[in-house]
Order: sequence, then structure tokens, then C-alpha cells
Amino acid sequence: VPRLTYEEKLKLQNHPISKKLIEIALSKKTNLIASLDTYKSEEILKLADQIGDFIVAIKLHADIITDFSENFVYELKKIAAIKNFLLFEDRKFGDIGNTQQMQFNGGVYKISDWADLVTSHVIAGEESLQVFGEEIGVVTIAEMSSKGTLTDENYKSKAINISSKMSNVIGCVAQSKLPPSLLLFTPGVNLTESEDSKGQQFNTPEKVFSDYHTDFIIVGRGIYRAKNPEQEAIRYKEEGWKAYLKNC
Ligand code: UP6
Repeated sequence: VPRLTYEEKLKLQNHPISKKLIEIALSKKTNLIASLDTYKSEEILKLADQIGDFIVAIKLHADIITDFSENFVYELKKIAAIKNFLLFEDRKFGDIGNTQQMQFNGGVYKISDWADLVTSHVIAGEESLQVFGEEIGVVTIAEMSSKGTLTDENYKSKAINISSKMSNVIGCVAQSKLPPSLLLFTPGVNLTESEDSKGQQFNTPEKVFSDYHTDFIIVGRGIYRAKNPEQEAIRYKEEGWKAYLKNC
């Protein structure tokens, strides 16, 4: 069975953030999310400027950044507005609702002030996801990319069931097919490496589009560690789009 096109998927979306993601994908012809997992805010801003034209979103781990500040957020949002991409905080919340709510709104990062999307585990059950409200796009972790992950078929199907029910959940991080109304985000994508030394497992864009019918590829080291990140972003953008078209 062929996958749905982005146009077909767009019709199934109710959340403004999932619509926006697909609209950006269609207008820029890219399904690439760059994961800029670097320590320095200046480096993230520089990379964002270099690769912003080729991506739908930048994924951050705010708690990696040593000099996180309001000014950094302000500058990044400016670039995101000019280059038309979204901000995705990969917080992977995994606690009771009350704690997640405080982690989402408070602390140093004030994620709810700036993120368009966040990731959350579903380990604490469906009510824990309600605390993110309706404005942000929640992406649940249904299945992880690493060796020996505990997200087996049973866990995954329960996580997907909850995700399908919740109006603020727009999709899942997973390494296999999802029901078509949910957006699939697939990390662990690299064109040259098949694994790292810490349990990560990589696939090619072609594989994740043909086998999983993914919607968005998430690329970290493949881009930010490259000698020429701009050139690699273009390469992943083109490979991802080619793989999407081929598997429609
Ligand atoms: N990530 C995974 N696998 C998952 C969930 N999230 O790799 O199952 C995240 C990592 C990292 C990025 O936290 O930010 O995606 C992958 O980066 P990489 O391409 O450098 O491995």
C-alpha cells in the first residue's frame, strides 16, 4: 500500500501546528528536521541561519545549551520567522502531569514561551499529556531508535492508542508505521553511519520512507557535525524529498 501524500495527510489534520508543518513541507519541498544538539547558542544560531531554508523545523535539547538565554530564544525565533520553520523542543517529558506542567512552563527554559512542538513520553498515562494545553503540538515517544529500547510492540500500541485520542498530540516518534492521521517523526537517520558507540541505530531516508512511511526525518550529527552543514542539509533535504515522492 502506498503512503498518503502530504496533501492527503493535511486534510486529516485538526491541529494548527500539524497543518503548519505540512504546509511548510509542501512549500519548501522538505521533510527534514535538523536536530542541533550543540552546546553553544551562538553555534545554533549560525547553523539555523545556514540551513533554515532547507528544513521544516529545528529540534533542540534546551538543556544541552550552556548559555541558554531569553536573547537566544529571541534571535532563534527571528530566524525561524524569516526562514519559515518551527521550533521543536525534544524535552521527552516523562513524569506525572503536575511535574510536567511545571517543567513545561517554568525553570530556566520556559519551554511553553517559545516551542511550537515538544516531545513527551506517555509512560505516566494519558492525563499527564493534558497539561501541555491545546496550543502546542505534542509529539509522543512511541518507539525509540536505540538498541535494546523497552518500547516493545505492546508499549508502542498503547502509546499510539493514547496519542490518537488526544487532541493536542499531532504525532509520534517511532520506527514503524502509524495510523495515517498521526504524523510520524523518525530520528536515527544518517546517510553514512549505521550506528554510534552508544546504542544509536541509523537508517537511510529511503529506508524510513519505504518501510515506515515516515513523514519527517530527524537528522542530528549527519548535519551539525558535518564539515559543511549547509551542504549536508541540502543533501538530506533532497534525499528525504526524493524518498517521499518515490514511496507515494
Ligand atoms: N532521538 C533519537 N532517537 C529516539 C528519540 N529521539 O535519536 O528514539 C533524538 C536524539 C537526538 C536526535 O535525542 O537529539 O534524535 C538524533 O541525533 P543523531 O542523528 O545525532 O543521532
